[in-house]
Amino acid sequence: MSDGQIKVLIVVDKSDYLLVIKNILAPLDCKIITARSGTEALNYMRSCEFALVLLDIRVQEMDGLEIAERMRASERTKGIPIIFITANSVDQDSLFKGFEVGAVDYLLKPIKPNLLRSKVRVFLDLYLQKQLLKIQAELLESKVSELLELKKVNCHLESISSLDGLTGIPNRRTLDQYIGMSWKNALRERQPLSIIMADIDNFKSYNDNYGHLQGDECLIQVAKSLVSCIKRPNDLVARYGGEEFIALLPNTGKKGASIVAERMRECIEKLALQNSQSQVAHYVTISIGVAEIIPTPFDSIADFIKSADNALYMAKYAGRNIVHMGTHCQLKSNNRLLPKTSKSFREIVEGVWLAKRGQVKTILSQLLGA
Ligand code: GH3
Ligand code: MG
Ligand code: MG
Repeated sequence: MSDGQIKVLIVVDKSDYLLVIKNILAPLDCKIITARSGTEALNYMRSCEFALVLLDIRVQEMDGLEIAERMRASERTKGIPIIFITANSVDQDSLFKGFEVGAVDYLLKPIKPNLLRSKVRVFLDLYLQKQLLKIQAELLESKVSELLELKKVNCHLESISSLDGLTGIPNRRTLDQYIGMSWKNALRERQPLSIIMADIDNFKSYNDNYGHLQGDECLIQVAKSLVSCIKRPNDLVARYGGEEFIALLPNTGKKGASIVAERMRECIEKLALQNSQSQVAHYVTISIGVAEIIPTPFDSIADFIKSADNALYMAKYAGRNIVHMGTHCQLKSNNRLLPKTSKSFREIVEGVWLAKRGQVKTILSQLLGA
């Protein structure tokens, strides 16, 4: 019995009265269903949805109060509003009992047509609003799951793409691949490799103050400026994550890296993006940590990045908006394995690495000669 029309159920056992009520409600935009007994009424309620039930308190076989109790006991029908129709002589106890079992209103006989119509109209409006809210909630739910799905797809696309979705510069995945490649080259050619790690100062308060969207815009501007600071074709600037960026400079030592790092710091200063909440300046600034290495087989990329991170930490610690030149990686490889005084020892160590490339004989003779 689902034809899309709002339905009102009238449960009255006297056919002449039923007809009167039906006629009174005829001008309303709803479908009137009638039942002459409790069993018939409950059967109707099981098979379709009603906006309202008008229930005569005196119905044969099962009185109105019992019908209401049974309605409240069922999940499907317990939310349907009930208006009891009752004789003027109804006692107070029955009235209270009616409200206890879920009546929302009473109508006293003889029924006044205008009163009945306006009461029913109110419940029809409420029902419509409830339906509307239900549809809106469903729409919202499906929008949320659509967005979640989209976010998942975006994450996946970003993970397989080489560019950062927000700033359009190379992403961390690309950076990892590029560091791996540059590291191997530097190792083979015994060339220096430098890393510049930059982090926007007090960016959390920037977001809190100007909103996340403006925060995103700021990241785009910073990324663009950092990219404009590198000049060599082999240099790479990538978004490392959040508000952190890394520039990788192959064949570049500490001196060159410090020049580029300082240029980057100044460049962001010159952007003059207002940041009234910064502890450092009235505009957006970055702190920078720099690390340099001439890698050996005993060094690791992770340690190299860590030393840039340590240097960045020092820059933050020293007050932000500065460049801190780290030395950790370089010192580590020199001190631990390659004492400056022991040139032949250094050669042997490097030779051990060459052994991996099949030059065992050379190594053995070097070792025997050492
Ligand atoms: P510090 O000077 O010590 O670096 O402080 P900070 O506030 O910059 O550092 P913190 O790590 O506390 O906060 C980083 C902020 O960067 C928090 C986070 O909301 C924001 N952030 C990270 N990724 C994004 C992004 O993609 N868009 C925006 N708008 N904000 C981001
Ligand atoms: Mg950070
Ligand atoms: Mg920061």
